[in-house]
Amino acid sequence: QPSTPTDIDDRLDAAVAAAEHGGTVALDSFRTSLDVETKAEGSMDAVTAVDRAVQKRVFEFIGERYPDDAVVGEEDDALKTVPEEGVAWVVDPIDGTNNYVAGNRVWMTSVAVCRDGDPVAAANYAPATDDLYAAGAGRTSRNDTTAAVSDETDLESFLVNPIFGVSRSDRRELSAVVDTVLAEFGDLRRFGCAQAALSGVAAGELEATVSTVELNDWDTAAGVHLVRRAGGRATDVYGNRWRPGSRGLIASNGEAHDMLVETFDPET
Ligand code: 2AM
Ligand code: CA
Ligand code: CA
Ligand code: CA
Repeated sequence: QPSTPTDIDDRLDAAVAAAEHGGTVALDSFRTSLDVETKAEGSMDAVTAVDRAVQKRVFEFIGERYPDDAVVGEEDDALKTVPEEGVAWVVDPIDGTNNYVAGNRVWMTSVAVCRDGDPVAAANYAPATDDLYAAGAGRTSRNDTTAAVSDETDLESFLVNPIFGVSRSDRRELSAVVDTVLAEFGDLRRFGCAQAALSGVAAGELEATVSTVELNDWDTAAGVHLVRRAGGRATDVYGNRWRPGSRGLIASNGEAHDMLVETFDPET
């Protein structure tokens, strides 16, 4: 059980190494011809052999160092939810597979460490731009510098990045969020990579991310920790502190967070 800051930093170093290692494996096949499958007939939810190979390598890397820790991951038959107790690693081998497949640069290998369900260390590595976002018990870093959320307070200047999948129902909800963002906020970004959106909030590249649908913990856990350690806030759509399994996600620089929640709360 990592409980002291040293234990967490030890896991952080391994999370960074795992994300960099996995990301480098994926980079080897970036912009090559790939066999793309979809997870359901006719859907846009793509997966490649690279997604699976990267997760396998990252799991091996973690297993060699921390054989007693649980591992959660998107691909194959890995554990899909973060256990309430103990240490769990949460891995998205490629977040932004549709970008990866299309040759767009916005995709990340994401590794988070949770203790008793709370993220305590996180590493998001974007191999195509060689950007690393990391946070343990201390501050968030982007590459060699400390990262902090933006100090923008004016909602009309906020850049907001919605995080949604590509199913019909996700698109309907996204459409409503897009209308609201364009009507009430500064401008819209849609990266197609949840962890890049969250990393961006942590580093002050944008002000907020919003999702009103159920995301998986590998889409969110690392980024939530980065945002918190960078001085921002992360809640569910109702404004409750985000936890694995939470419904929806609103992460922001913390300025006007309650206003954001009020704007996107599905019950109001
Ligand atoms: P993925 O690339 O790992 O699948 C935009 O699609 C973002 O939402 C990506 O971060 C993507 O992660 C994530 N996402 C979550 N649910 C999704 C779904 N059902 N289909 C596609 N992407 C999904
Ligand atoms: Ca996927
Ligand atoms: Ca993902
Ligand atoms: Ca993925």
